[in-house]
Amino acid sequence: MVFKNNYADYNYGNTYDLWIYEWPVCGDADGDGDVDLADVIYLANYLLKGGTPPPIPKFRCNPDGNDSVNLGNVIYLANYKLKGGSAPHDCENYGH
Ligand SMILES: [Ca+2]
Ligand SMILES: [Ca+2]
Repeated sequence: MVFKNNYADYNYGNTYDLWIYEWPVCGDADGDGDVDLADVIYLANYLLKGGTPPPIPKFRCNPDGNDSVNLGNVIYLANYKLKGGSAPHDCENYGH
């Protein structure tokens, strides 16, 4: 997720664009900033029905922390949201 703010340099009368980058949330397959059942459905649609690819970076769809984005990740997210399973992995350690 990217936020854009305008930064005004009042001393010189110039205005700059300031870009602030927020680290993607692991498990947030649809990129809306949180992890919920919509992410489970989004990822399942992508993998099974050729739905819209997840936003970059790919590791947001790798909540189990292994290297691949596959149905195991759908099951992992579903278990997390519906059955109290393990929370998504710390994706900051997986720069894929
Ligand atoms: Ca989401
Ligand atoms: Ca995975």
